[in-house]
Amino acid sequence: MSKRALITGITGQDGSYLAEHLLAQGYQVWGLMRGQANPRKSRVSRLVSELNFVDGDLMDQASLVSAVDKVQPDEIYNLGAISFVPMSWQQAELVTEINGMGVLRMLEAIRMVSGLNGSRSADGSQMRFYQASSSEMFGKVAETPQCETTIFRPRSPYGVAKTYGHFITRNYRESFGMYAVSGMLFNHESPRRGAEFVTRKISLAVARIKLGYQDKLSLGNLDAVRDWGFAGDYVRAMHLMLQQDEPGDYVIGTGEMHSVRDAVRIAFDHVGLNWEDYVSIDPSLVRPAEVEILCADAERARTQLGWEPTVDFPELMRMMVDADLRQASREREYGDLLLAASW
Ligand code: NDP
Ligand code: GDR
Repeated sequence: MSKRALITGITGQDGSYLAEHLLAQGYQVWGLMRGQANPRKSRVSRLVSELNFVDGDLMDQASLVSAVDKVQPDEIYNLGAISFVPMSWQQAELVTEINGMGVLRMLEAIRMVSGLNGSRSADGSQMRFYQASSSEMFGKVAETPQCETTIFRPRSPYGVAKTYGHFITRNYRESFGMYAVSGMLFNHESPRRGAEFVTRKISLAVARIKLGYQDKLSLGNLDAVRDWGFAGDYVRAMHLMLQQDEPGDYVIGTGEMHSVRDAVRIAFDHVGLNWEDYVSIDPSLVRPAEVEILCADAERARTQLGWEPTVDFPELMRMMVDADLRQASREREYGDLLLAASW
């Protein structure tokens, strides 16, 4: 019998890559779908065939119980969240509800459906739970690079909510013996990244400037430093974490640091343009409290999971620019509709 996986956040960047990866491993994959006519459903269905859908919302406990009961998954990947950090200053309560309390609701749904410790059969086999934790929890970093024991000093309501989700996952593991783990993932990108995130904002703008229908690119803090990797590599780590004999939390990242300025330079260089001719600073895009620098020490994942990234940062930026050049050419042909539905 093939294993069954339930993914929340199926319509997001990571959801689609994870679904593809699990289907290739022979899983039956279910995606939790919220809303009465979510326009992103047809997009992910086009991209990943063989998906099954079940209704539910991380804001609604009963819907999660019903989804887990219907799917009876072996593995649950909780990727659903409001993931754009600036939005968490605008709608802090909503972000806390979904990104923080939503994790508790998923853990409770598992307990309600399969018993206190997540066991559901006589042989004691358990539903395994993955929580999408984030390097944003490290915030104003206490040390560089950051590893599993680095203390958290989150700088945004998003980071604070993710920190709650991280600790409640660990607490349910320790309190109830649940197989529940957190992946502390650093920034990961791809051509499927939302257009509001900085790498995709840059790759889209570079493509449109190259093709002659955008003049400039406004950015915030060019000095921010991140450890950026490829999303396709990171979903492999999520799956590996749930295949271990013992549940545990892992940092996932490349260990390489680049600034936003580096990202801009690599992207413009790739199409033969000088970034300084096009980029301006918009102070309104600078965050109320910035995370200045992040860099992963993923040694534990390398040694215990055997996980390695395969795409370096310049390669990733060039991959995204190339994809957006194709995208922007189609946009020119068919109008704005395609740009909105960016993949
Ligand atoms: P996206 O923003 O691309 O996707 C977010 C997903 O969450 C969407 O499918 C969205 O679905 C869903 N969602 C939002 N609200 C709810 C809700 N109330 N109930 C159920 N689902 C909901 O994020 P990514 O794919 O990039 O990230 C996946 C996860 O990993 C997120 O939790 C993010 O915070 C975390 N993370 C991401 C990193 C990255 O660099 N990408 C790094 C570290 C952590 P809908 O279509 O309904 O809006
Ligand atoms: P981040 O990603 O906040 O790290 O969260 P984002 O790409 O939004 O920002 C990265 C850095 O770039 C700086 N920046 C800008 N960012 C955006 N979006 N737009 C700009 O114009 C701009 N100019 C400079 C930011 O200030 C920041 O320092 C991502 C999300 O996927 C989270 O869900 C996830 O948890 C973390 O990565 C790890």
